[in-house]
Amino acid sequence: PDATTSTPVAKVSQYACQRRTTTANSNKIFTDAFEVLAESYEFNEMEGQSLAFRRAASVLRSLPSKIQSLRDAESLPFLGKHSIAVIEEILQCGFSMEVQKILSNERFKTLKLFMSVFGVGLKTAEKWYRKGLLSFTRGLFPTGFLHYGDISRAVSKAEAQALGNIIDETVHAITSDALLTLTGGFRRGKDFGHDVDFIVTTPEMGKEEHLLTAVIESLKHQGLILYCDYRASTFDMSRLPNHKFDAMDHFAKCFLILRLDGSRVEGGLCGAEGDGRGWRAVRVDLVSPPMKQYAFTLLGWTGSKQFERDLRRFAQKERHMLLDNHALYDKTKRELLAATTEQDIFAHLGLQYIEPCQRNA
Ligand code: TTP
Ligand code: MN
Ligand code: MN
Ligand code: MN
Repeated sequence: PDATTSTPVAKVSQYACQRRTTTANSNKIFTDAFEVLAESYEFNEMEGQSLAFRRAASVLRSLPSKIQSLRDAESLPFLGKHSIAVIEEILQCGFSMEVQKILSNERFKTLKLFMSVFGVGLKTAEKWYRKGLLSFTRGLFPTGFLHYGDISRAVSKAEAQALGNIIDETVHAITSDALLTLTGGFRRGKDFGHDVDFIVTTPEMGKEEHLLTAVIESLKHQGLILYCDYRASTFDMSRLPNHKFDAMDHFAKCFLILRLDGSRVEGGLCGAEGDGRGWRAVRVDLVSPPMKQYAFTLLGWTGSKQFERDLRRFAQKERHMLLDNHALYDKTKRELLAATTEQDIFAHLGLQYIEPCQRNA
């Protein structure tokens, strides 16, 4: 190669599923600012602007190095006037005035605090804020407020591992051929998470939901369940995939708060030693798809959310296909495309395979 010609800069795709994004974010100073703006727009129900900043943040997360000048940013997809102006301000003074203003805004701060409670979304947070509440009042809050301190604290990799061991023992005591897979942020290689996500299923068709309820029963008997929100399956094979990202999937699942004993965790519990309890509460999600849908569920639950959004957008816009956590449908051929692995799904979509640790879009 000729040393005098500069290496061509690879064009950054507008789709996160065509980018490789590890947890090493060289542009955190910009992406943190963009996420605040996205959230603020979300709180004001300006979904378009919110998504624009989430997309811009996702593009910056995929870059191998930090943006040094406006010229580095101008040709990138989804970086419009507003986000460029924010970058310019941060490059010049190290922070964005607009973001600082949002962060000190009372409504923003209060909604964020309320929404940090498990099970509380924008609607409930708004309702409380309109009632004049500015902070938590004892006795007013629902289930999520139980163990609030614990579950608002990050879960470590060692804690996720320990929970994996406990659930693995539980599942295999029920059926020896059960399959347990760690998914979500920890599968993407994150060091910390807000919860731990698992898929649990069995090759015996139609037995997966029974397996999940048996697992819950067993965890209860072991005294490990502090809270359980179980959702029965509403899965219907005859329905076409729903590419809309916010549509929930229809498999049997449960949102749990589990009790994790420090003695089970290598190196001990994360930051909770001070109160001398020796245990902490952790949020755990379990989902049980039929084995036939396993690959789609694994791809869907591994995330990140931005990666999932763009997989579906790519499938629809570029391939005329519908993808969700259950299936992939080819609208041209009018048929469902089967898959037993994530690789199969990427291949159906004509995409290069992206490793889970490269999906931190
Ligand atoms: P989360 O656990 O919310 O997010 P995360 O694991 O990426 O990050 P964190 O460390 O903060 O926990 O969701 C994981 C993935 O599961 C996400 O891509 C969305 C997906 N998901 C579904 O597809 N259907 C569902 O019903 C739920 C609850 C999640
Ligand atoms: Mn998670
Ligand atoms: Mn999350
Ligand atoms: Mn989760």
